[in-house]
Amino acid sequence: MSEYRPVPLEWTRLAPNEALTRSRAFLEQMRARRTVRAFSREPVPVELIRNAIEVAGTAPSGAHQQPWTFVAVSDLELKRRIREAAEAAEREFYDRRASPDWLEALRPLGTDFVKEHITDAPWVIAVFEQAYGLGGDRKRKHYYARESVGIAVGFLLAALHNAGLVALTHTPAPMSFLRRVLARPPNERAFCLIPIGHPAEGAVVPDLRRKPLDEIAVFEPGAGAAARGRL
Ligand code: IYR
Repeated sequence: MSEYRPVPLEWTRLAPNEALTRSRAFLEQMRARRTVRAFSREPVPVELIRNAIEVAGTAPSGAHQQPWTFVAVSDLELKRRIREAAEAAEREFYDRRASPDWLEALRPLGTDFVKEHITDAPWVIAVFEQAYGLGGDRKRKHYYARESVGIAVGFLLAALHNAGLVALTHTPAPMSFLRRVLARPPNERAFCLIPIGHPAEGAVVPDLRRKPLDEIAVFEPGAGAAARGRL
């Protein structure tokens, strides 16, 4: 068991103006992110992928267990194997397993079982969640593994976008083939598959709108009710 041995926090205070400027610029930048399903085959330097994965690895995690593995693939033969298995699973999903409600929810996205993005994109990252650690001579349960990996994937997508790349957060269902095809150990469970690259010439995206702030956030809950004497 490791002990608690804290070190001084390294932190730089931003001038208020600087904080506002950066906050606005980051918001604008993130607003421009779109999930892309049509990729050009143009290669992407490995360092962009490595750096984005390192950013993902800075995510907070339950008990700091960092329960993630990012498997980056550019080899076309391996991407073909992943695509083949993904399409087999997806064909089954679209033809049989998906409920009518689910298919209806997906209609505006224009998706189907054909996953050419897996072989067109120069890189795919398969993200695995480690349900438990294998270090030492016994299994160590990982706490909040799913949540932690979800946060790390958020960091990863933001980092890729920041590097001028586009990505697709793809969840083939079921994803169990990824452990097999990528020869991952039994403590790892596939979390998602992220094709990454540049958009195909003339790529299109669904005409989506994001919920505005007042639909996703509540500030000062109860303040109004308290003022009206209800609390
Ligand atoms: N896994 C399928 C279906 C799918 C499910 C959701 I939820 C999406 O947001 C998009 C697609 C597929 O990848 O096509």
